[in-house]
Amino acid sequence: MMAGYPPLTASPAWNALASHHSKVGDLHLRKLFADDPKRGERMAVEAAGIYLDYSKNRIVDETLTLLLRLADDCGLRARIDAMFSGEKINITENRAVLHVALRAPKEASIVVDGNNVVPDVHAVLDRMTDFSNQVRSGAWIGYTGKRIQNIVNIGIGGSDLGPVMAYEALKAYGDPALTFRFVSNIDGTDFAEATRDLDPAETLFIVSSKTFTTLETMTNAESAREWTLKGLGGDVSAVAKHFVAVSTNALKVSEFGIDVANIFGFWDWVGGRYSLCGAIGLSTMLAIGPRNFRSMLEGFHEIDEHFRTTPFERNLPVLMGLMAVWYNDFFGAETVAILPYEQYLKRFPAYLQQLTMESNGKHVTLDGKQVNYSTGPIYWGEPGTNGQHSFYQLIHQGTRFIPCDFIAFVETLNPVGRHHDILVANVLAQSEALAFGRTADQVKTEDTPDWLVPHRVFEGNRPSNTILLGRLTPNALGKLVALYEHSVFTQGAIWHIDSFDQWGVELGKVLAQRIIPELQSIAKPKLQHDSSTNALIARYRKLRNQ
Ligand code: G6Q
Repeated sequence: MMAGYPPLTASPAWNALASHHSKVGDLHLRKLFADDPKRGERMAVEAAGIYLDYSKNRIVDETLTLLLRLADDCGLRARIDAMFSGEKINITENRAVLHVALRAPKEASIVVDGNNVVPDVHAVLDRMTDFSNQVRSGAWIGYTGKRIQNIVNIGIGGSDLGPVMAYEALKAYGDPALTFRFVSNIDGTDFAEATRDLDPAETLFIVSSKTFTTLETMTNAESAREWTLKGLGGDVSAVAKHFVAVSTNALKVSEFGIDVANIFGFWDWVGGRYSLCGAIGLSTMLAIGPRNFRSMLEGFHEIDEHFRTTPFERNLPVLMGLMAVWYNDFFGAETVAILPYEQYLKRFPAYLQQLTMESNGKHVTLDGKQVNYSTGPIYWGEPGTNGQHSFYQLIHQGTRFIPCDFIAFVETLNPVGRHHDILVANVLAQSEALAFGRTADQVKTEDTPDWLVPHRVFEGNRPSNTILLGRLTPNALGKLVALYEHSVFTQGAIWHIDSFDQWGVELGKVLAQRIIPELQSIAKPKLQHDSSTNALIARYRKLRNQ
């Protein structure tokens, strides 16, 4: 599949971009803005309530023309259509990629293997709604008759990062009477700290695992079951009142002892990192309520439709994805900084790390050939203004080239004094300073001694996007996440890679299995690793048994 495309680096648009880069790559944003007083208004797009200012990027009009031609050369349109129509574009797992179906309206039809999946999606959403209403209203009671006050999501990777991010992002919409915790790490500390102050009689566990075989999640779920039974007197029938599961693997769930009536299902065409809109979002729905959850889905869907139908030159995720390719492959940028000026988005960079790096951290094309260009950059970031007092130094004056995405909201959810205007002033000041810097002449006018001048010079010409939204609502969060999902899709389509598999993650799931018994066995194991691993295992065993 998709083998019909020529190698990316042989495509005419790619080569045109390479020679274009040698001509315009060094142009300074100071000059680009001076030459075009309207640049800041012209190079901006607004759609679905998101304003994207991309004027502070190292591009000219021709750059965009060429990037759009690259998108055409790479068959982006056909790839988008293939995803939305349920084609099995995740070729290494032979699966459709249909997270967009999770937020499709009831009347939509998306067919996979001859079956319209939209009614199934809505059936699960309706069950989640019913369950959430029961728990939130107190109608769902625990084994001892107490109502549920604490909800603990157990999951890892895609079954954790979305729920945690959304819970934090939408805390303002949560029911303050309910306490939420998220346990992911195999490190027992994670479970111990999450449950330390909770009463088992008031605690509900959501075991979230697509496969229901993931070592971390299963181990944490077993500890949760023990903790519950110990706290409630040992009657196994308590499990049904305190455990629900989110999984595609009903058999494994019932083997674990969870009532099949308490399984919220999803499907193999939903990738873990794309699963927040389905049953993996159960903790989110419990936190913010079904109405808000559906509003989040509508936000996602609005951007899905924008991505699917809007011409590429006005298409937010396409533009963002193409500019990411421009920096990654023509400027050699290794990273992208995600800088939300919104405290509630503190887990957003971590969420995007998985979305972007698990999707596009690939070294072969769809037809299995080694790529001869860079694929997915490293995503990282922290909320502003905190980052300004630490790593921004390197972005401003270091030797690395780091494109930044600034994310800001016009309205705050917590209008405390003057805070919000100051916050927004900071985000605007940062992108301005990165773009335009401070020249030696400017520094000299401030009575700076000559020897100090070079230290206080800011080269500028450091690019950024500014993404401005109205207010952080569930709907807006949905739009923001979908924006990045489809930007990632765009990048993957250009690089001609499978953005939807994760063999590196799968490897991690099996590697430790061989070593666990070697650490635990009473008899001395016959170690057959490399000499370093053998020595470390031996040392651990020796010290542990002392
Ligand atoms: C996501 C990945 C990965 C996965 C976790 C958890 O796209 O596949 O992060 O979500 O490994 O897997 P389970 O949900 O199967 O436990």
